[in-house]
Amino acid sequence: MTTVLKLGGSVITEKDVPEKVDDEALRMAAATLADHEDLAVVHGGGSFGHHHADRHGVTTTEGTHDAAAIRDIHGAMTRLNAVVVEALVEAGVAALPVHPLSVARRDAEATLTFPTGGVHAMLSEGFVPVLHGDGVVHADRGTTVLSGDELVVHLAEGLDADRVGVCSAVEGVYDGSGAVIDRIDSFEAVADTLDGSDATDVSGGMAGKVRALLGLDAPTQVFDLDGLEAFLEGGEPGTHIG
Ligand code: IP8
Repeated sequence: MTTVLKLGGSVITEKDVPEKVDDEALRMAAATLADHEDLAVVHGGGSFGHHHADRHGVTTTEGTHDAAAIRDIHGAMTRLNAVVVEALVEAGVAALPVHPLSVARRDAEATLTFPTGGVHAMLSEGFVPVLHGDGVVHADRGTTVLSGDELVVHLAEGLDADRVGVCSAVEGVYDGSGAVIDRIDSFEAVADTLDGSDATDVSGGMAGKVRALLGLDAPTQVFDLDGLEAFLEGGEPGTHIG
């Protein structure tokens, strides 16, 4: 029973303050993950990757051939990844880092190739792979941003995951009146009410998240940190996508 879990950057970092981890939220998330098996974790960029990507004008579609800019973005993400892995290890989780820039690529049509064999092998051996949004080498564009959400979708398909969870800063996807939508099965139905996130987010905020997740076969939930335990116990907190 493989689960792919995204820990949103806005959950584990203070998104408006460059490179600031939300230690308490990360500690809580890590403690909640302990004792759950067959789990692949992907974390977002929060105030680490997005801040640097924005500074260099790099997005999921706008690339750069400036290697120093790519090292800035990737370096920030690997710093955050090391902090996340450390927090998980302290909670007793057999976490191992996986850095997508080294193995992923996009072709000229922006189709992502990410070999999931290594992640699958880690899961089979009882480890918890911890991946992250990153830069990705992109044909003819240098390097663009690979969002954690896109990675979640790709991993879920590659691993044939049974469940997907996206732990975000909000308790689910809100409708126009601020109520949590129970279920979303098409982007058009919610397009008008999804207006992106407040802080710097080069991957498209909640709208980008919903759009990416709608392509999945596996049952997918969007919830906040308070819903994480319920999700890991098999419940359906927040919003069901798909
Ligand atoms: O926070 C973006 O990942 P996301 C990662 O999941 C970078 O969109 C490098 C900005």
